[in-house]
Amino acid sequence: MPQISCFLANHAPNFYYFWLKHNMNSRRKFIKRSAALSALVITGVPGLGKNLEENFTDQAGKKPVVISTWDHGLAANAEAWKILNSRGKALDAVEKGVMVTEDDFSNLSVGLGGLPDREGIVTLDASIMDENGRCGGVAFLERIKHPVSVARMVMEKTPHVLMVGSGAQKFALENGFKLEPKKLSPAAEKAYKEWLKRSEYKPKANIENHDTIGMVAIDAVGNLSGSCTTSGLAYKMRGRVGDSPIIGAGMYVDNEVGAACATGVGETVLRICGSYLVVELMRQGLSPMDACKKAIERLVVKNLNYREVQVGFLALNKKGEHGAFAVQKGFTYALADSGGNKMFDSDYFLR
Ligand code: SD4
Repeated sequence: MPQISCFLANHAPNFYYFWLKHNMNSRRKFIKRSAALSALVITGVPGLGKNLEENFTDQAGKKPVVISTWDHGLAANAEAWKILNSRGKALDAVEKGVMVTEDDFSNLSVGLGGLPDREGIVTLDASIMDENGRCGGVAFLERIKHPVSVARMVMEKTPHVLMVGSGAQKFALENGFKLEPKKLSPAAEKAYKEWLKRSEYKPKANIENHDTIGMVAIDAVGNLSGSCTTSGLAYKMRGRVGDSPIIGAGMYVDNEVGAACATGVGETVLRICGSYLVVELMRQGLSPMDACKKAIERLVVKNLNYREVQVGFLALNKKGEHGAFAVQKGFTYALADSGGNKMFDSDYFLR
């Protein structure tokens, strides 16, 4: 007898919990079924599934949606939107979107047209992450046009998360990527020659003109993904790697909560695991905007040089709501949803 009462005392709460959960699930299913049934009555049978989904996304007004950093985000979003709008996956959207920026040889901050390191060599960093928590990154990669696609291949074809330097390049070449010529774009070459005259390294807010593209998206079925790609800080030391290829720093996705990405001086973002922090703050209930703001406030506390740097965070939550916040004035981002593809100015800390 004592064993039985002890058993009941220990397990009754569990039985009650399972009973409650089962009942709630049945209740939810019942409500869902009733809603679907009323929709069926209202919309009629032909094309029912389509109507229901469109109604759902229109009501939320937020799915699908894609946001990305800086002015070059507009062109990248346009490509991503084609995929999202035809019910494609967020993962494909964030890869194809930032590839537009990587392709633009006149861009001084992303892809092979970017400004080089101190030795005159362009080295690229990128990362990608999907709704299942799968992720991949490449760092210190030379002469490959689409580092984000190599990052995706690291994610999909290897047991690893991050590959760097000559190993990452070898992996890319073995998987069909082409070795591009070792030359700077005309604009990068001119800027580098100018820089060589003084060889001074002082990263400055926005003046760096060296702006990563980070992109986060939610697709029509509510899955989140993110990507980030950059040639890194201009005239960095050879071998320097920033936040962009580091999962949780330059970009992070948790499909239960939201996604975030970062731009700016990567060292300051690395110190606070910036994108992971933004997602965790959203998990605690903060809006994407408040999460970005809180993360910037943390960054400011943890980086004594915050007045001299620019950093911006972008975030998207599971509902498709977005937010942005930066250290300084001047951070812009692009947002595309069913209402169009537009630029916005981010709010900022230093007023
Ligand atoms: C880096 N975060 O390598 C990148 C650079 C950047 O705006 O975002 N610039 O530190």
